[in-house]
Amino acid sequence: MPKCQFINPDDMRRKCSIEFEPIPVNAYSRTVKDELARFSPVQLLRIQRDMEVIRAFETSLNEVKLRGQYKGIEYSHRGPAHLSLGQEASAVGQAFLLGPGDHIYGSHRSHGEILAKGLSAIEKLPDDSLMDIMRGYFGGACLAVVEKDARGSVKDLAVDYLIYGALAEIFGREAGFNKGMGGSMHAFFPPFGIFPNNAIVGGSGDISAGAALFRRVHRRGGIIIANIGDASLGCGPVWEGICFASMDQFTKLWDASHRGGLPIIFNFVNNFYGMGGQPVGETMGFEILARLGAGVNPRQMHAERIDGLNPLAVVDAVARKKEILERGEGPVLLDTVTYRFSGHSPSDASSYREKAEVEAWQKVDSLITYAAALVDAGVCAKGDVEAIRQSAETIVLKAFKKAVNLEISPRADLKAAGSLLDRTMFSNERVESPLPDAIPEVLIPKNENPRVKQLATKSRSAFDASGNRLPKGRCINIRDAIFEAVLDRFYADGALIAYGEENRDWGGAFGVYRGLTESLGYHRLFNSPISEGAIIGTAVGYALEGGRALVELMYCDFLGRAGDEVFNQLSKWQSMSGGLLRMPVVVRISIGSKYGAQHSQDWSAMCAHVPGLKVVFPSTPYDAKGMMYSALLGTDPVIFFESQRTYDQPEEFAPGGVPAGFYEVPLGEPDVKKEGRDLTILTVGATLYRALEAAAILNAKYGISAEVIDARSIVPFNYEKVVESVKKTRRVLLASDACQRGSALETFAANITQFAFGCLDAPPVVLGARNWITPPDEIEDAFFPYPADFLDAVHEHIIPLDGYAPVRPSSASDLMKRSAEGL
Ligand SMILES: Cc1ncc(C[n+]2csc(CCOP(=O)(O)OP(=O)(O)O)c2C)c(N)n1
Ligand SMILES: [Mg+2]
Repeated sequence: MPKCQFINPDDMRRKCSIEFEPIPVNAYSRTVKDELARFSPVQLLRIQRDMEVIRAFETSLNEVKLRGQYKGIEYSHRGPAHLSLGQEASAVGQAFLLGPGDHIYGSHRSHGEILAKGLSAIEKLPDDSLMDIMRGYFGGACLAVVEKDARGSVKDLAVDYLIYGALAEIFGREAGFNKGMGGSMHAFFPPFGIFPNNAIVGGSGDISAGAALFRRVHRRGGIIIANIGDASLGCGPVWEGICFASMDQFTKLWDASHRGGLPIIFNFVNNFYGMGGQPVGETMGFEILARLGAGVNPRQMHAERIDGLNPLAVVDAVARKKEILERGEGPVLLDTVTYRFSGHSPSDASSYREKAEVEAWQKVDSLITYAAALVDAGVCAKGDVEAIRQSAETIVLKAFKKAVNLEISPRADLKAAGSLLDRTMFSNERVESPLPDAIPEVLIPKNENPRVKQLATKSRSAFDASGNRLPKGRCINIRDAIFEAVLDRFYADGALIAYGEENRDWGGAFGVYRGLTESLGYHRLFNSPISEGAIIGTAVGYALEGGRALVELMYCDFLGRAGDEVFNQLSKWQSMSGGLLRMPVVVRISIGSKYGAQHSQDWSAMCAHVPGLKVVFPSTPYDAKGMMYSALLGTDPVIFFESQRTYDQPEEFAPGGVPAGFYEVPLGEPDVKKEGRDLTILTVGATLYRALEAAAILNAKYGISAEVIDARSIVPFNYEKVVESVKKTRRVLLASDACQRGSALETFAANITQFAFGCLDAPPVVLGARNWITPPDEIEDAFFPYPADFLDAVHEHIIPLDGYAPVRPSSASDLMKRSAEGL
């Protein structure tokens, strides 16, 4: 396995030019008659059937949104309906040859893709598998509704099931595919290979690259298709996903058994519009979308434009691209031309386009042109097509009647304690490996790892046997402790992979991973592109497919680049799936220090604000190691904050120091680091050590005994110990390095007030960083809370300290004045 590429200056400086190959545009030219050599008449008719089902399904929704009724059945649908009327052939052609193990990820306009993929899977799955799926999925709740008036064969039943499950989901019913928690734009059904559809347009771009990564890492067959709208091609996640999937290392550095490009088609469903904007001629500059494959890699992503109005052209393209992916030459880009007849949503009056244009495309409507071609080729008679259409409408109407009926299809009761959302915000499971059969592939025995050997010579405590403090360099510190837990899990969990910027030979920007490279091949530990969005987004996709990922953002400030992936994707899919999915992803985020405004921000509160994320911030080696174990054994997304101030910190609190072996520190449990009587100080993160200094001064100079509690976690958070402490001390000061306004401390303070109001002698006081940008290191003591600020806060707001003169203005009126100025 090569370690890296040798960059030869002679090669890099040689004069030459880059040549591009022609990109095929609408090259398919076979007729239905020609295709009779490849496909049976039954198969060719099935394409028409599937398109008719989608047309009837979307028509029912269009009618309901526009007229409040479908075929005389009244219904008011409050949610969205982004319809794909006109786009049927592109969806059906794509799904036609895919197996259930090929997965599609899509966007807000995905009803057609869901139905096409589902109908294709039903065709391919044996009856007993279909029954097992329907019986097993959420305890058979959806099956129970459709089975009552089952018609004909198991496949007929499965078609009813698919249509009802999708419609019930769109109408927010508990028997829907995602218990009504996803709705129209997010509906999906994994057993048929239909994976999350994303209302954040382009959101599937990097998630699906992560799904393809899973296939490569675990040598699984099958392909991934990312369905993305043409107007979303400019989105960050799409580009980051494309670049991630095109990394050279897959073909140049990964070992032979894992080598090969990612098996993914980035399929652009090109209907020539965003909501109203036109990518061609207005919001983009590519002219022909397929062009954009050209510069991505020397293979130009095998890009081509295909006629998505001809289902057979799409079938043909997907078959050819699948072969390319199976040869390990992915990723692939398809520009699938189509057109939506309906508005962006039914309420859209199409003011941005001409009626004549819509009519011109309606003249080449696939349902008409393909049907005519079938008749022309002698596959069927005109009447057969009409019968197919009527049958599709009948099936949809039957499902529609059930889905709108509240007695047959009730909604989840979210008001009761222990409701569906109470149960699904977190899965809270403890799983050794999400892939119990995956062998943890390592390069050397653990005890031969050079860092393991080096750590064996270090003290596991900050103190020697006589209680004397040892030099820091001789002790296990936080970065060592995290390394130990991570390494251990790599030897135990074959599903686990880790990546991020400079994660391999560099050892992670702050050396936490130093030594991991020696134990792990590229497929388990690799450098990612500088693509914070894709780092998180691909981890989401990797986890959705069944893996467990440990990913890293170098500085908390870079979280902004991964905002959507952390706040909308990582956090939401467990509950949007109705509790079906698990999201075992641990995101290590280092909070910087000394590097000023864009490298030293503590955004722990921002993450804590987002439902669906566990947020922890250990500050001692013992806690960091034990909490990393817990995080890596869980099934929920964990944002694991680390402070660069404390990476060198040895263990001062745990008797016996940091255990060499396995132990868990539960997430959500604060820990008393120093007992006291008169004041509780609750800290988050590295502020702990400044709080302890302040506590020592308070004791020595003012006789105040402070109890110091390290929150360790922000979400979840068990208040019991804190409330118990406050009941004893009757006062509480809360401190962290996050800007005070809107911080987690404010939430803690409000809750403590509520939970222990009767016991308080003073209001809980919050001491955060100033509501400023972080100034450079040399002057940052004016920004972060230092011991003097603790004393100021105690003196001004909790207990006046005899003879104390505040270091800076922090009285109530000072704080009010600052607030009025937005500071
Ligand atoms: C990140 C994000 N930005 C904007 C929107 C609002 N929005 C919804 S659909 C849409 C147009 C998307 O166009 P395209 O990707 O071509 O898909 P199409 O609607 O044509 O299927 C926009 C701007 C969104 N949902 N997500
Ligand atoms: Mg579009």
